[in-house]
Amino acid sequence: MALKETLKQKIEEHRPRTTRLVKEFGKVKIDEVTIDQCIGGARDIRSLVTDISYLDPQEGIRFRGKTIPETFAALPKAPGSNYPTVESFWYMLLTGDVPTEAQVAEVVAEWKTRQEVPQYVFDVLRALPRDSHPMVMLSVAMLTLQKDSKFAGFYNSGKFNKMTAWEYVYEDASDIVARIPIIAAFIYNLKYRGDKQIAIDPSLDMGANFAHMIGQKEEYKDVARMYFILHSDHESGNVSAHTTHLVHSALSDPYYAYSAGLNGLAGPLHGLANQEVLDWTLKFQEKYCKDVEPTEELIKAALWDTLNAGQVIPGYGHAVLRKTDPRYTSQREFCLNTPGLKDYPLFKVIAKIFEVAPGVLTEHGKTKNPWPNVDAQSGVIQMYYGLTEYDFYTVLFGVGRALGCMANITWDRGLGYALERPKSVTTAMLEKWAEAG
Ligand code: CMX
Repeated sequence: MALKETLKQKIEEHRPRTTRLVKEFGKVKIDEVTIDQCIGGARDIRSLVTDISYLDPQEGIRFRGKTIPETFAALPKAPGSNYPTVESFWYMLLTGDVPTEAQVAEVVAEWKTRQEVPQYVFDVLRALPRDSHPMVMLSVAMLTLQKDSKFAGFYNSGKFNKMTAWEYVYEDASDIVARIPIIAAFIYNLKYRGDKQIAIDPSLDMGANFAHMIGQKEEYKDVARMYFILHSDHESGNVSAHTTHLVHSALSDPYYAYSAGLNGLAGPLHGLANQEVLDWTLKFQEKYCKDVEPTEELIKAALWDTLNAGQVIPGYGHAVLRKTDPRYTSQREFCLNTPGLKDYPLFKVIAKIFEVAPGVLTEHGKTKNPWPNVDAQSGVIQMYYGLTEYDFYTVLFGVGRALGCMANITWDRGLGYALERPKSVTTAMLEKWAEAG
């Protein structure tokens, strides 16, 4: 059965569960809200539902119930590779099932039919100031594509129907995940390679084709596959996923929604942290270890300099996680298993920071989680393969994050999730409740 048909069946089977929960158990309490949560970014409040992924504070992410190693082990592998294709992962995110080789081949073929990016997108990107941040370019590209949104077309057709609306989200979502790597490669070549563009290779899967389109070598194909899968989803409350969900809840189409999500991903406390990690580490390397190995003392001193200047250590801490991020571990293992990369001086610095930073952050005493997150490890791999323009790294994150955000809003529509509209209160109200205890 084709992916969309399988998804249709899954959504129809799932709907009665959601309906029953609301009708029969709608008033059952699952959480309560405190003043510090209200002021402190709604941390830990249970108020979103998703079955695409779940983040346990100790264990880290599970995609459709599978840990990262389980995910990589379960999915069919790309030809000649130890890593799965991004397309097979998309199938699993959407349906919860591990696809067969034949089902993966169908998705790969389907994406080929969707990946042609209209010329007007490239024209708009070329018209932007060349020193625009690449995340601005990616976000603008999403908005430029909006005029052909199939969901918006359906909404405006006069035949809008809540039961079938998800099918149009699926169409836009599939177009977005198929096209976003092509757009990202175009932005990369436009900004850093003098607009020397490389044509799509129709024989390649998504990750491999991205590597090809940015002029990368063979080994980078697995880096791209791994990177996009690892960055895809981190349950629903993070800024990019939540923003996409929120904007789509107003029935804004997937292009509006994901452009907004990307704008959130571009923040230094979220996706931009991987750029910041590289910036911090390269400056440290330049200042202290040009000709010497990084020592514990040097790293400690540099970390304290940053903390004493009132800045955060990029790549460390997390709003939910309380242990080392398994996405960090997975990329670290990739480094340790890749000859050349494990002896790469920058990797040695990153590895040494991992030994030192948790202790320093614990002594500093502020962060609830002194352990590294995904962003602490991702940039060094890109640098090793010659992708040195680190302001581009959040774009890579954005390509991967599209998978999770698009799978989520397809299901949001499938299950008819409501317009999101939490209630706000005033400071005076909080003070009154505080006094009343
Ligand atoms: N360095 C220094 N201080 C840190 C810190 C870090 N890495 N992480 C948290 N803190 C501080 C916070 O700034 C906060 O200080 P104040 O009380 O003065 O405001 C305090 O510790 C408590 O914060 P927390 O509850 O532990 O963390 P939050 O949920 O508020 O924030 C995060 C989470 C990720 C924004 C924060 O850890 C941080 O700024 N980390 C560095 C940036 C980063 O790596 N972001 C990427 C996250 C992953 C992603 O989304 O891509």
